[in-house]
Amino acid sequence: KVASMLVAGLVLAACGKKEPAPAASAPVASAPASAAEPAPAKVYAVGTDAAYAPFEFQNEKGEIVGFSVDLLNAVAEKGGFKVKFVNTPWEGIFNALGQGDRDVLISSITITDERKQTMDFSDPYFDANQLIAVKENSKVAKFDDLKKLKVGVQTGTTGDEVVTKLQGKTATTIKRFESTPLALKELEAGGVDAVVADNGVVIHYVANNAGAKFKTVSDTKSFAPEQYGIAVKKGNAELLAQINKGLAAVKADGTYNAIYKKTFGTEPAAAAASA
Ligand code: LYS
Repeated sequence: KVASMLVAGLVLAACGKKEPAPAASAPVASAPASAAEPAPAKVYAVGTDAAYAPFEFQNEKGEIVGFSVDLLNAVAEKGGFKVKFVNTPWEGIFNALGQGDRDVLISSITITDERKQTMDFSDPYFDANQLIAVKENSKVAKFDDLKKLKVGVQTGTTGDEVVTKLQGKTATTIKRFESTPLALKELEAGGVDAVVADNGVVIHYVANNAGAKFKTVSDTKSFAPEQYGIAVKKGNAELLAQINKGLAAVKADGTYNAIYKKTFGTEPAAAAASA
């Protein structure tokens, strides 16, 4: 960590950013960079919608933290590149990548055939599935029970997709929110009868909001397995290769498992780490 901070400092200095002037007695620090030195590594801008605990969220200090942040930092170290996380709203996140405002996206993004048309994905790094959240006293027992109910989803997510498929494109009973926590807040307030979203986030929310009196309903028959991937701009093969190299390394050396355990408190199921 100290080493990477040092390198970051060197990168800043080499870019000509105004760092505090070194003490006069530190001649080495003020030596001019020679042409023989390797060019400083580019710092890639990483877009993430930090409203998705425990994967990506802001801590009390406003820093972007979580499983995805720990993972990509480790991947970058092994892959030989540098990253800087930028909070990016979900609704604009794919455009930000397409327009080059972000170089990488890590935001619990499910790899789908449709998305593969407009961006390239790393190897999968996390297994997920949709999960239903309802109030404790709800009679909902399976996905089909939501056919005529008011359901909250996060706009443009795979949760939105499955509910739209169930209820139809013109259904007025689908309430779309810009984040999953907002949809869950609406469930608590009674504005929707259920929320359909990624299992990890729903489970985390339910566990940390006992006062909301939610329960989860799983329906493995109705929901296809999903996998999260790290996205780069279509055709950015060089960066994608670095990411996949780093990902393979953190899976192989136990770093992935350690980050998983730090986040979820348990070892990953065999499939999650080897996916
Ligand atoms: N994994 C889901 C998807 O890709 C939800 C992602 C939401 C991230 N905030 O659509």
